[in-house]
Amino acid sequence: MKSLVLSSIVAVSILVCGMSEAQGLGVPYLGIRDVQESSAANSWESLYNGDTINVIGGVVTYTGMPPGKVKYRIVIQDPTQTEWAGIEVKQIGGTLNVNVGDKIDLSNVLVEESRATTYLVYDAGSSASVISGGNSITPTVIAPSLLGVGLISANPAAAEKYEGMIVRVEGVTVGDMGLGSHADLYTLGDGAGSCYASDYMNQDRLAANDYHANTAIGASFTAVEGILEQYQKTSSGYDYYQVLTRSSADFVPEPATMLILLSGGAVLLRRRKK
Ligand SMILES: [Ca+2]
Ligand SMILES: [Ca+2]
Repeated sequence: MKSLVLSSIVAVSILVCGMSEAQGLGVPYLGIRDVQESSAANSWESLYNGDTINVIGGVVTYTGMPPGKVKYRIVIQDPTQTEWAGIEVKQIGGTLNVNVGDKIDLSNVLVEESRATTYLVYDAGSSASVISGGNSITPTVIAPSLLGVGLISANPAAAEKYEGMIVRVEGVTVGDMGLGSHADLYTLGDGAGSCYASDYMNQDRLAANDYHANTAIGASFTAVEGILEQYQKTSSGYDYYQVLTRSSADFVPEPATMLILLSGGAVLLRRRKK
């Protein structure tokens, strides 16, 4: 009889646990990768789309209002993962006060898929805790050809695992400007292939300009870094990936460019002396 009562209690406990999971009463603790990782079979959408979850261990890689824009942006990345590691946090009725480099845990955030981008929605019912500050993220080096160019060029099979992550393209030159839905895209090519980049989130861009002062046709860089974003508006004929520079520091100048700048400075000095 005793063992029967005990097994009944166990059975009831299992049932209750099972029910709370099924009804979403227990909010799971997940890493960013758990939220982002997907496949073509799931249309590259989060398996937690529509769920309210907790997300632990994201390092803030961007926070703030881009110059001249109206949408506050926050992006976080898990430093322990090399793929599916980044995600944007969308504030709706909640205020998330964090700094770049903060490692944070988020509670009660909604997973949302909107136009091929995965978001964590931070609202009045969400909360955050800062675990530590001063953390950095090592950019993931990718070939521009992995992203490609073209108004309908998105290839999620190649690029979706880097959505929201800091990526780096190396040995690149600006080939063209004034492209894309907002005419603010430019191409970065390394000779083997090209990708799109944009400075619209760059904190060091003048609000009146579409581009950072470094961006000009023919300008070459040792590397350009930024957050990878997919821009999809298929009704208007757009679906592409773009690298979003965050500040002047995301442009790594070529040694040759530095020399030209230095010699130019010397020429100026000589002229002033005359
Ligand atoms: Ca995407
Ligand atoms: Ca995604």
